Amino acid sequence: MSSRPSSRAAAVATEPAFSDELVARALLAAESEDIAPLIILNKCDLTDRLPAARERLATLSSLGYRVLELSARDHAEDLRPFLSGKTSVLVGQSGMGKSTLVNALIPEANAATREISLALDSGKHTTTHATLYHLDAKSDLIDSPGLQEFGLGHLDRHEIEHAFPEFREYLGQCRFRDCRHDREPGCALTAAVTGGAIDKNRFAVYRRIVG
Ligand SMILES: Nc1nc2c(ncn2[C@@H]2O[C@H](COP(=O)(O)OP(=O)(O)OP(=O)(O)O)[C@@H](O)[C@H]2O)c(=O)[nH]1
Ligand SMILES: [Mg+2]
Ligand SMILES: [Zn+2]
Repeated sequence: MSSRPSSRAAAVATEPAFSDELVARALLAAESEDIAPLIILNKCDLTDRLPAARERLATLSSLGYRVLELSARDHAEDLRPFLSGKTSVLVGQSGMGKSTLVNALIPEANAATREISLALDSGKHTTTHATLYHLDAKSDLIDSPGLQEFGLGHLDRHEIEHAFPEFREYLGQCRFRDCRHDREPGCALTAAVTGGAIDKNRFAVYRRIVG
């Protein structure tokens, strides 16, 4: 096994539409494994779609997650510095352009790519298994199949709470030590949601994950 630091790039695109929850889950997984995440917003050449995609990522960028805007078609090189000296894995829904990015950075990769279905507003699950490509002597890049779900079953409730960076300052502040942040009185997290300090959509993602 390589002892190189790993990084995870969550790939989203201006089209097809991406799931906020899937992105959140990928970030939580990275966070819980101490993997530095990077959000790539691909297909920025589709300028009419760009403002809406940016807006959907605004909460995440305000939380400090780095968002790299690019176009795999003509600005893939912007990603290269982030991959240097690491093993990185590209994760994201089908059709976001992960394999296109790989081909742009490593022309001999020859990864299959396919146009998205406009009718379904989704990709066609072109990549079927993960493949590791050598970017240079000290950097590798893994292309992976489009995600439909991102399970976090390996994480317990405590780990999930801590993987939300904006929750951390409130953890341990609830009236009950074993608070589930649901309907308990004196819950510091739900109070922060009500007060607007924690984004209610992010909290809803948390609730869905811990069920
Ligand atoms: N306009 C535009 N289209 C892009 C860009 N990057 C990729 N595409 C197109 O998006 C479609 C899907 O790209 P893929 O690279 O196959 O997507 P993927 O994320 O690997 O999809 P799966 O393997 O199914 O997970 C292809 O038609 C690409 O040409 C981009 O920067 N701009
Ligand atoms: Mg692919
Ligand atoms: Zn609580």
